[in-house]
Amino acid sequence: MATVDRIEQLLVSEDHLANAGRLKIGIVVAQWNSDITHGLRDGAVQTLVDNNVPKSAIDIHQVPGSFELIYGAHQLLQSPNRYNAIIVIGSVIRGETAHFDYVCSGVTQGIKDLNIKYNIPTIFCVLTDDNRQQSIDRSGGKLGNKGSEAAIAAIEMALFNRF
Ligand code: DLZ
Repeated sequence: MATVDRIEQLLVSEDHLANAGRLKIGIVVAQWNSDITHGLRDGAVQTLVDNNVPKSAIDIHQVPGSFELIYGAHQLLQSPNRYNAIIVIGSVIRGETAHFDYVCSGVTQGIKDLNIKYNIPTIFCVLTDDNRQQSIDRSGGKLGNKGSEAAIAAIEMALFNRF
């Protein structure tokens, strides 16, 4: 389903709208490729707010790079703030070495492990693109904003056990 369709679907769901007002969401943002990750972050926050999550209930934390998203999310999952969902945001762009593959593999496996271990969903919003233009297109450009999709996933998963 396309991003726009999913956003419209959630916006017309009264159940989600009614319950989203009680959610607390933690966001961890990587600073590497910050021109991209800040676009994703802004898209996520805007979509959460558009769907009734209070801005005061959205906490944003920064980490250096995508690899540190695992540690950042792990800290939030154990925090007394009782988040209903965590969103991790990063942008890995392929370079000339194998570093891209190691970072992508590490962060994907790490976030997968957190989803198995903890009873709070961690939503994966890490772009893994071949070039910067692909990242621009997906972080508020011509192909939408994957941060907005992550926000919808966070609301859906946070409310997963309530219906
Ligand atoms: C080192 C590195 C490289 C080469 N590329 C990226 C990238 O494209 N996106 C990203 O989020 N982080 C990158 N990093 C940094 C690593 O994620 C990590 O911060 C460092 O290896 C320190 O652990």
